[in-house]
This record gives sequence, structure tokens and C-alpha cells, in this order.
Amino acid sequence: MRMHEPSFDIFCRVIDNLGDAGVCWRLARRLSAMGHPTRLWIDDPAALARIAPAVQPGTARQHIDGVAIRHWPDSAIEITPHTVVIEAFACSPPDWFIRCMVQHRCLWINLEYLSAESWVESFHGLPSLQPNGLRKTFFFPGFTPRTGGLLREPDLLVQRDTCQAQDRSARLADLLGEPFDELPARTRIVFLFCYPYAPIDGLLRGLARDPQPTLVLSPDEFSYPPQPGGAVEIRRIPYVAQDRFDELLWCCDLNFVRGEDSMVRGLWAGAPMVWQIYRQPESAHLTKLDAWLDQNAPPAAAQSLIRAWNSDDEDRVAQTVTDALAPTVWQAWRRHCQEKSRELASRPDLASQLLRLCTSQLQTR
Ligand code: TRH
Repeated sequence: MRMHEPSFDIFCRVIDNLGDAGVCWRLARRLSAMGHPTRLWIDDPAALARIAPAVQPGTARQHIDGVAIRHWPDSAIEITPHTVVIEAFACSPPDWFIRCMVQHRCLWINLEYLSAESWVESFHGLPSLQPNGLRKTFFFPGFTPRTGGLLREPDLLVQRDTCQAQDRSARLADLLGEPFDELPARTRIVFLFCYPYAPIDGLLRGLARDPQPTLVLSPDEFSYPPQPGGAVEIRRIPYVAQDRFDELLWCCDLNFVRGEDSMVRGLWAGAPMVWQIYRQPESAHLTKLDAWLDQNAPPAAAQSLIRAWNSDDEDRVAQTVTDALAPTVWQAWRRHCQEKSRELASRPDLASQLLRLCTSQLQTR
């Protein structure tokens, strides 16, 4: 391993759900695909296995999609660290590993949470000198040119458009391993990925009032309210591997996404999207949601639906669903999402920006 070439150790602590593993896995695969040796340390490989089926949760070391995966060990092991160490979401590597980092003068990056708040621009890229002599750099993903950007694979939008030119029932059948050939004409397909406390009852009521038939695809195991009536069908679907998750979103007309990684994929899908933001104490998440809505600025009716979806108010959700599906709003919302996906994709992606930063820091250290 050469001293000035970025190679990566990524540390991932799974707090809950799939987003911690999801973000780290996507980044690790991307860095490896760009030709940089990458090792992912994860404390809960079972969470990763849900979205990367080749992963064996009980195996301490494995190599999948070009990434070396290590079960984060409890005690010190003999290891040479890579030139760059990324801690995801301030999880901090273990002390014994930090001692190796000091010895090898590693770069240390803290990959932060995604936020559209304006302060992110001034904190992105800031260094923090550690008492042990290492310098930790704060890397903030974001939606504007002065942030670290968003994870995006090359030609993603071209792949999306090519995929969408093919028959949708056939694509769904291939992806989910179930027949989809009886979809009534004009069926609206809704992908529903949300937290168990989401106001689903209100959503289903709103959809049931709409004249267009709806098929709701849901990978989650929580129980749904009784069939909502109207032409709404709910279909439980299996989880798909992360490298095919986009294809699922590309099959749908309206995507309900959550957390961080699925939200970004919803943006790339370029279709109307409703984001359920991860709840934080003292409603800090609502400030983040407002910041994103201000910045992204979807049509007013879509904003009302997204705000309602992040509340407990089922009636408000039902009403705002109806408003957002009204033909003129719906068309404007679709156009908006298409344009936004193109605008965001015109900026450098997160992995390229991270590489540029690490390459220049390694040369000057
Ligand atoms: O699961 P999430 O809610 O994750 C989180 C965590 O709560 C975490 O603690 C918090 O820090 C973070 O959000 C902001 O949502 P997210 O981020 O969308 O992650 C889900 C991952 O699962 C994403 O990588 C996509 C993947 N996925 C698949 O690969 N296949 C599937 O079928 C589904 C439904 C998801």
C-alpha cells in the first residue's frame, strides 16, 4: 500500500434500522469500484446481511463486491491500517485502532449525517486537531456545491432512464420474483418504506379516495390497518439487495422513503417522493425537514403532504394525499422531481469529493 494513495478503513456502528449499514455499504462499494482498497468494520453484520444477501453474519472476515468486511472485534488485533480511516456518524474507531492510526499517520474523516441546514456548508471540510496529533476532518454530505455532495454511481440517471423504458410489470417480476402481469391499466404504484409509527391509516384513506387504482408495495412487517377500500391493494414484498434497490424505486410512481440512504435514492429516482425523516429528540428532525423543504421546494401541496407524513395527524395526511394527487399538482410535482434529480446529478458525487480531499491531504501531510 502506497503512502500517498487513498485506501480506506470504514467504521460502522449500527444504531438501529438499516441506514448506518446502508450508507457505509454503499460508500465502501463505491470506493472499491473506483480502485481503492476498502475495508468495512461493522459491529452488526446481520444488519448488513439484510441488504447484502451474500454477507454471512457469523463470519469474522469476508470479501464481497471488492470490499473486505470485518466484524468489529472486541479486542486489539494485529493490523496495518489503511491510509484513510472513516468513522461513520461519529462512531469513533476503538482505542487500539486509533493507536495504529497514530503510528501510521492516517487521515481521519468523520462522515456526518446528511442535512440541508445552512450551517453545514461552513462546517464541511473543517479539521479538528486531536490530542494524539491526528487531524480529524468533518465531511458533510449535502445538496449544495459547498458540501460533500451525495452518493451517486456513474451514469445512474442514464441507467434509470434505460430501465424505465422497459415494461414495468416485467421489471417488477424479475426484481421481486413474483408475477406482476395482472396490474390494471393506469395503476399507480406506491413504494412504502417507513417507520412503524407513520400515519399509514391516513395515507391509505387518501389513496382510497382517489379515482386511480393504487398498488402499495411494502417491504415492512408491521401490521396495516384493515383494507382501506377504494381500489387500493397492499402487497408485502421481500427486501431486495441494495444494488437493486434503485430498480425498485424506478418501477414506482410515488416513493415513500425514510432515513438517509433511501431518501437520496428517492431523489435520484426523479419521481414524486415523500420523506419520513428519522425522529430525533426535541423534534430536531423537524428543523432538518424544513431546511430540506425550503431548499428543494417541491410544489406547496407536496410540501404539505410531506409535513403531514412526519406528524401523527392521520386526517391531515388523508387530505394532503388527496391534494397532492390532484392532476395539476401531480404533474408539477413529477416535473419538479425530474428536474431536481438532473440538477443534483450535475454536481460532483460524494465519493469523488471525498477522494479529492483525501488525495490532497495525503500529499501534504
Ligand atoms: O433504515 P433507515 O431508517 O436508517 C437510518 C437509521 O435509523 C439510522 O440510525 C439513522 O442514522 C439513519 O437512518 C439516518 O433508512 P435508510 O437510511 O434509508 O436505510 C435503509 C437502507 O436499506 C438503504 O441503504 C436502502 C436499503 N434497502 C435495501 O437495500 N433493500 C430494500 O428492500 C429496502 C427496503 C431498503
